[in-house]
Amino acid sequence: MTKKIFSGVQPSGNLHLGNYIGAIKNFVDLQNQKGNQCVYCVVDLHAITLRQDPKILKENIRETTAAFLASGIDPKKSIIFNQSLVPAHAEGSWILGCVARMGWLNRMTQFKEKAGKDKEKASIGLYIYPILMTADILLYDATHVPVGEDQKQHLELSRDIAQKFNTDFKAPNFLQVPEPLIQKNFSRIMSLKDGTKKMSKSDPSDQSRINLTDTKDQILNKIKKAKTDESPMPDEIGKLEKRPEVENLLGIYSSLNNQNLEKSINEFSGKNFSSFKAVLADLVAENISPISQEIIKLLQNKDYIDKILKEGAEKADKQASQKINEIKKIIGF
Ligand code: AQP
Repeated sequence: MTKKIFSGVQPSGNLHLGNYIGAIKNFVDLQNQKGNQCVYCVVDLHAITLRQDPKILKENIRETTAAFLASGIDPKKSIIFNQSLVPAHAEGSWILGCVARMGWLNRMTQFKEKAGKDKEKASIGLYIYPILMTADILLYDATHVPVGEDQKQHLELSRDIAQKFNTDFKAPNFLQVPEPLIQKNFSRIMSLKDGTKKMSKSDPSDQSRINLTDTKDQILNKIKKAKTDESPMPDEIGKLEKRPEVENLLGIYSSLNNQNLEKSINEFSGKNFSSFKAVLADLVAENISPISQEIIKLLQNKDYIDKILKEGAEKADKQASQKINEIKKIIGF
């Protein structure tokens, strides 16, 4: 079956191993499966839901694009573009915002986490972020959306909005109801300093994450210093309970090796943490260092990156503007 794939990454700096394992690695696998049509977006409209320095934002858009290319996303096979170049995203977001219900948005945990205690001061953009995400997906009739586990709730909202639109406007099956595609083995990568918090671009501590631009030495050093605990390496899955840091490190190992957690536990049971960390650090460096070197190389040619984005945006705009015109017709504009 042909899958229509859409997904995005925010150009908010510090792309990390969680973004790679939870999203980008999957983007590449999907692109390389026969018949799939993939659209991968640098979601700059999403990034401005939190304050961005304009000069740095521009560089981050290029860096995120370079990370896509360096990880293996091929502009000849997939559409790569940045969201703000295609006006239908903002238009679609407004229209779908009039279909979505406040009660649905109020349940979104990411807003609660990002807005923190002072939610009265959060931007309205941050609150309606999942509606823009819905427009992104529905404009391309995406059947499947590869995301990290943290985005599952937003995807469920997108499904509800698509279904409500189709029912309200008596347009059965007009908006495609998308399915999430979440990595099987381990899909939520946690901070290296606190296994209860997700690895995140905005964590003030650089030691909490492996950046896609880290050098081999930085990677080895960060894994060496990653938090663990006093108990020995577990010999069964039940022994990971209340040991989030150890579970996270074994999860990273499992994901990068495309194997389940049980297999990784069996490999290291009875061994000490330092030998496990040494193997893990080499594995992470083996996966990330070629990407980081390629990102550095690509960023030396900004014109090339801008050209990829512009050409991608032209292709994306063709699809998105056709869909938004159909939406406008249906709602009576
Ligand atoms: N820790 C993670 N583990 C697995 N997947 C993750 N993703 C993000 N963090 C993890 C996945 O990466 C994709 C792109 O994410 P995003 O850039 O849109 O923003 P985010 O989810 O808000 O990610 P961050 O890195 O945590 O950024 P900040 O710090 O700005 O909030 C998504 O598919 C996401 O699931």
